[in-house]
Amino acid sequence: WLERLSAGTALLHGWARAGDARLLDAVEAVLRQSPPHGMVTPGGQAMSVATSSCGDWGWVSDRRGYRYSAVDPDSGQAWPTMPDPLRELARGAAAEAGFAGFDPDACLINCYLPGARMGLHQDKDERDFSAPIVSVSLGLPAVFLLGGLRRSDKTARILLGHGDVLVWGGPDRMRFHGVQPVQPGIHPLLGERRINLTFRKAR
Ligand code: MD5
Ligand code: FE
Repeated sequence: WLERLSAGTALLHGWARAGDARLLDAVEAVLRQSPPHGMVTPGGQAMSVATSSCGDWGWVSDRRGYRYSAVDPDSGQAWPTMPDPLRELARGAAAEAGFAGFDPDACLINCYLPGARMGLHQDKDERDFSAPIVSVSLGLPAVFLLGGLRRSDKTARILLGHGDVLVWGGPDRMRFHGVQPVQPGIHPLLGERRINLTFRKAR
C-alpha cells in the first residue's frame, strides 16, 4: 500500500516483493559484470557500503570528488545495461507515486553487510533536480533516517524492509538522509545482506 510520508515522498510498502527473485537474478548478473566495492570519500574516508551501478551512468566517489561516470573505474568498461525488470520497477513505482514518465539513466546498487551504514547527506550530483529518485530495499531491514533541508534538522526513523520502495520528488528531493548500521541477520532470499537500488536521472 502507498503511504504518503510528506508532499513529495511516498513509501510503497512491499511494492518490489512480487517479482523479487527475478529482480535479484538481474541484480546479481550486473554485480558479476561490475563487482561492488567500497569507495573513498573526497575527504579520504572509506565507505562501509560497497557499490556498483548499471545504466548509462554510475555514481562514483574517490579523492577527486563525487560524480557520475559512464565507465566503471575498476574495469574501464561501460557499466552494465540497466536490466528491463529494474527499469520497469522504477518506472512503475514512480508513476504510482505521481511521477509518470520517469526515465532513469542511472541505477546505483548499494550493498550493505551487517554493520554497514550511510551518514547523513543530500543527493546533489544530478543535473536536474526535478526528476524524482526511486529507492528499492531488498534483503535485511534497515532504519532509514529522513531529515529536512538542513543538516541540523531533526530526523525521522523509517524502517525499510524487503521490497519496500520509496519515491522522493519535488520539495523532498533535497532532504538530508542516511542509513543506520544494518543489524546482523539472515534474509531468506539474500542471506546476510541488504541491497538498495537507487534509480536516478543523472544527466
Ligand atoms: C540507501 N541510498 O538506502 C539510500 C537510498 C544514496 C542513498 O542515500 O545516496 O545512495 S536513496 C535515499 C534518498 C534519495 C534521495 C532523497 C532522499 C533519500 N531523501 O530526500 O530522503 O542506500
Ligand atoms: Fe542518498
